[in-house]
Amino acid sequence: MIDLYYWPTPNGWKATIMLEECRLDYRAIPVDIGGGDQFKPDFLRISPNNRMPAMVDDEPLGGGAPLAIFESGAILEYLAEKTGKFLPKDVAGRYRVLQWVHWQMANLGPMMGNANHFKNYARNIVDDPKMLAYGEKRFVGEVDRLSGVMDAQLSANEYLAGAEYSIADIISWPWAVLIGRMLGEEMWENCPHLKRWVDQLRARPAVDRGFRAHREWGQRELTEAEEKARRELLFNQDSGKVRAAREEAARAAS
Ligand SMILES: N[C@@H](CCC(=O)N[C@@H](CS)C(=O)NCC(=O)O)C(=O)O
Repeated sequence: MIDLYYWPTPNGWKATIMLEECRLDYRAIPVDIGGGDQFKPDFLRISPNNRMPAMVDDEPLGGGAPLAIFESGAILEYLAEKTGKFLPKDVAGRYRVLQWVHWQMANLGPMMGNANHFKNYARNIVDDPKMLAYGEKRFVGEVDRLSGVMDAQLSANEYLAGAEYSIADIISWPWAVLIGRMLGEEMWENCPHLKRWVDQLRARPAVDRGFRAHREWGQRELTEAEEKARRELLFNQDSGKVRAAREEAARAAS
């Protein structure tokens, strides 16, 4: 059985979609990132970067002790290797896919996360309008650029890494489907190939199941005080917070 440490967000959906596509049995364990579960000692042992998703496979590929993995890119690569699905075995095909997996991990995900921060959260934290405007311009601009990169790639290929559906698509779709919300829905007119691919994947039953997995966990209305505490927790993390979590984990272990 696979335990998936999960919260319904784009990075979480990458893992649920992959598990659904591979038809693997899994148990989703909630990591309420607004409530601080990502700093709990048991979770940090699996995911030292205090981020979800993370997973533990108690019947790992190659046998042996349960295998814990954090970072969605590594999780998808492992599941592809374990099932023999969505990652070609030949060297050229494999790297055609992996370069887009790394592209997503280093570009689309972080830029959309930062753009979302400046567009929707930063105004509650800083009041310097110049800083807000620059942050938004920089990161929303990058998301716009990246939408062009995907559109160009998909104008010549059915899927991101070529003719076959792969983990490059699975890892990129959960962020790409939200691009319209960030840039304005009219952006799709400039990106018809990206739109075609987003809709094509949305129609896959496994994508639908993964995208909707435990949606209800993230839907509770927060009070103003809870919302403030959530912002404080998510947007105020430094090495002191990591050290405190490590000390708590050491105390819990002793
Ligand atoms: N590069 C990581 C990013 C994971 C990530 O940022 N997860 C967010 C939720 S979407 C999280 O756990 N945030 C907790 C926090 O900010 O403390 C991955 O792809 O797995």
